[in-house]
Amino acid sequence: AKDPVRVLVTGAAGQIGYALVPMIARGVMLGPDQPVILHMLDIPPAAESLNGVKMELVDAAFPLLKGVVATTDVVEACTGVNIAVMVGGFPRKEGMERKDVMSKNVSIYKSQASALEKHAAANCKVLVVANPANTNALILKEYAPSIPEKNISALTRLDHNRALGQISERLNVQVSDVKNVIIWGNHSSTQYPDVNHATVNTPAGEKPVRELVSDDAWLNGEFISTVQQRGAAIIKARKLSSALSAASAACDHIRDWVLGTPQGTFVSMGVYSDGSYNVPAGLIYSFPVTTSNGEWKIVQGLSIDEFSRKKLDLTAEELSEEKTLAYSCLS
Ligand code: NAX
Repeated sequence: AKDPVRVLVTGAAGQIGYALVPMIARGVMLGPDQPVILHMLDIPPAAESLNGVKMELVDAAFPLLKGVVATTDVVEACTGVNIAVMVGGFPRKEGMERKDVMSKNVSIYKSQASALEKHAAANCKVLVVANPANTNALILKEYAPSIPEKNISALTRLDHNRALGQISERLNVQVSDVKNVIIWGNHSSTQYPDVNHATVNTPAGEKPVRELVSDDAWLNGEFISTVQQRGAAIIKARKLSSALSAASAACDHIRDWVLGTPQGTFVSMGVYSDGSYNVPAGLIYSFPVTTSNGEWKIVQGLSIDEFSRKKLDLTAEELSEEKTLAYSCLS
């Protein structure tokens, strides 16, 4: 039998946490033969609720779940973890300035970065979900200098999956037959969902999405805005933000990172930019990546037309501004 993998979920008493921890305990994230030990962190006001989640995990009698650590102590939470999914953060409340929210999250990510750096297992992989996800990941990278930048990522897989879903609905095909959409940039409304390299598996072979959806106006307009605004649409409908889809995307992100992407398939991950596609180096930016042996690689050589170029640059500008704002909060 395999040794258990320790998976940290911060903000585990929250909405996404509640959807995510049972998925992890069922093997959705790391596979049906991989035992796990869950580490759950939240803040003291949520301690009782966190304990309730722990009770339910016990009650679910998950065969793969070999232990649960539920704590409000950051050091205890981070100790020995192999994977860290950072869902906890400070939400923007009505009337709050962007800078105030940023400064709260900067201080959270700064201290959790130090705890991870000192106490996590060697080669721990980190996924930041909490918003502003890309910039929180950048702060974490900054304050955990001994964690290699290749081990720090931000979640844009939900946006990626939303794009797959929209194409599948439009063409009335199985979502599993659609692949290679790309989310470029920030997990925000400036993200660019790009179908220029996406394909659909049909009985007649693999066909470009651009060929099957002949309506360019839809692909260049409504498709993009629907994906960009999907989070807001969920809030409007549910009066709560996306949770099950976010949890599922976090599992997809880690599963592909650890177990590898299928041949010929790429996925979107927020990763540290090396200047590929003329995206400024030093931002956490969502790129198309393939993964193998636990490492991601940015897909190179995709053609970028003028329409796309503008959109890649626009979302990079927003990330540069967020970076400046975040650094101005560090004192
Ligand atoms: P909730 O407010 O339900 O849960 C957040 C939890 O984090 C709470 O239990 C809170 O007590 C805890 N928390 C706050 N500060 C903490 C700290 N310093 N350490 C540990 N825990 C802390 O929010 P939820 O709906 O679960 O969303 C969580 C985060 O995910 C939010 O920042 C949200 O904006 C972000 N999202 C990111 C997405 C993405 O694709 N990257 C999509 C979904 C989601 O909107």
